[in-house]
Amino acid sequence: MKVFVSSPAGVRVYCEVHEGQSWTVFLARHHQSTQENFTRSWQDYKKGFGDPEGEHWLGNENLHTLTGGETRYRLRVEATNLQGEQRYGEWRVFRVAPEDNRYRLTVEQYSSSSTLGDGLNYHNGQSFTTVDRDHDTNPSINCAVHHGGGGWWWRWGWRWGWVCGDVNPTGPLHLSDLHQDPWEVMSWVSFTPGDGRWVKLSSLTMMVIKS
Ligand SMILES: [Ca+2]
Repeated sequence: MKVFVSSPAGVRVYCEVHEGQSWTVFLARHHQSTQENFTRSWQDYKKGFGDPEGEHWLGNENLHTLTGGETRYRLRVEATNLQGEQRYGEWRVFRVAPEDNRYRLTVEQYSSSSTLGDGLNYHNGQSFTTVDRDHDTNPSINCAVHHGGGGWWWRWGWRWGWVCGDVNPTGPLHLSDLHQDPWEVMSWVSFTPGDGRWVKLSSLTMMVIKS
């Protein structure tokens, strides 16, 4: 069930009701008549972009305001592969640091009952990177550019090949399984827990709720 609410700060957010609880969605990806452009600047990712009723990013400043205080937040991710199979994952700790700490990510305590693999552990503690603000761990490339243009908590390293992470939530949405390397489009490593392959996604929702 979809619900739209306005936060005390006047930000209109999309909430997903799951088992009677209202989760605040901060990333929504799905097929729509015109896909949202996720190749965006630091400022755009800071402020947020897109339509709360369609594909959107809530904004790093909003995410920090929401999760950066003393109240603990949990994360839920729902992902669908190109064959229409849906998986979900939950993490009991999710926090985004202030801008002067480059919106550093804390994502911990993956729930073992998840059906989606823990693609986020590798990104824990990483700073946010966009095409115009490079905070990844590779001095010679920009990981946002390397992975299709989207901003994320990119971190360079050996992950079944040299890449910048285990997930690509903000990559271009490709409904075809052809022609495109999966790490350059919206995808998730270990869609099935323990399986290290990149799996392209047809939809993805990331949302938070107070613990
Ligand atoms: Ca870099």
